[in-house]
Amino acid sequence: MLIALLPGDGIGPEVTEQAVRVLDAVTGDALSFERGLVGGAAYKAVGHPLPPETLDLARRADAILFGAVGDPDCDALERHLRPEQAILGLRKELGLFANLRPARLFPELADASALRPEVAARIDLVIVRETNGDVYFGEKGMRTTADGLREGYDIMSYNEAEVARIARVGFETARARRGRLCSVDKANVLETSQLWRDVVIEVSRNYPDVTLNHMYVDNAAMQLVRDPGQFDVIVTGNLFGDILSDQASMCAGSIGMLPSATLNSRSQGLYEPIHGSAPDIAGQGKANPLATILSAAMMLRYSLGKAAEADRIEAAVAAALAAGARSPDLGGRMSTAEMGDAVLAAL
Ligand code: GGG
Repeated sequence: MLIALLPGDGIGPEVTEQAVRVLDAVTGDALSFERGLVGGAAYKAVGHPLPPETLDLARRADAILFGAVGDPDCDALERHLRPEQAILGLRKELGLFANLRPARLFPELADASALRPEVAARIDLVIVRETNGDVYFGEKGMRTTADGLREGYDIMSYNEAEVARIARVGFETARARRGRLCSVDKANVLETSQLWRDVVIEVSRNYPDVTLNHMYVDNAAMQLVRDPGQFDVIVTGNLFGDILSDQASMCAGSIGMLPSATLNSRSQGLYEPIHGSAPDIAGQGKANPLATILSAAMMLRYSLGKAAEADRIEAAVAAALAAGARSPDLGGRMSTAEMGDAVLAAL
């Protein structure tokens, strides 16, 4: 099975290296990795954040293991050349519209959560974030108003087919878990959110076994901190999902702990930690690789039909944490490679 390995920028190469060590240990020689350039690293090497060779590799692969993109050296570039365009381009070109972001607290990390331990203990949820639409892909630009002021704009739009297909993923995910779906929008203000709510209600008629509720995004942000245990599955748009999942990560201990899978309708997937490239600690061996290792486990489960191997990796991460493995984001001193060693030792 071919894996497109796209380490990207900053801490991306360090954390993906540990994930590959773990994958090699559990799959033997079943996976072959082919590396591609992406993000700022690709721009610096060949002048584009998502070169055609990388896109071709991603199309051919059974799955994509992605690190992170983002590079302060590229801050002054035109938007279409910035590193972040690589991940947006991959999602769009491959139709990767359903981003699953599980957030749960490993019991050993109760002290690392931003929440009181008894509240944090209850967090076990999945955020289903739409990743092919919203302000990320609407018309955008800069213009000058009649008063001579610079004005930036990003059009937010969703059509009903886009909402219906992500709603179905939300309902299916909830059906396979505790049967509760919370749809997050801003329907008291936004037209897109009004359509979103109407379509989610229409789709819900096919899922009478799933309990649906609706929440405005501002309330959802507050409720995630007040009582995260009330959530099973959250389905929401691109922008709201991006923000809420970073918030959920700190409830679950650290942004260095949250994996993600972004799937298309062919169950080809892109797997990446939800964190970015963290240029401030890049190359120092301080990054926590567990989010990427857990993303690799999701890859085995969702795209490669290797659920038993995925279970082994997740159990090894839990055992490594129980044995005291802690990178600096978790209040410890272990390096990126030592965290990888701890997972390998626990396999
Ligand atoms: N591994 C996640 C990552 O690299 N994030 C950087 C980023 O710009 N992401 C944009 C997004 O997730 O929409």
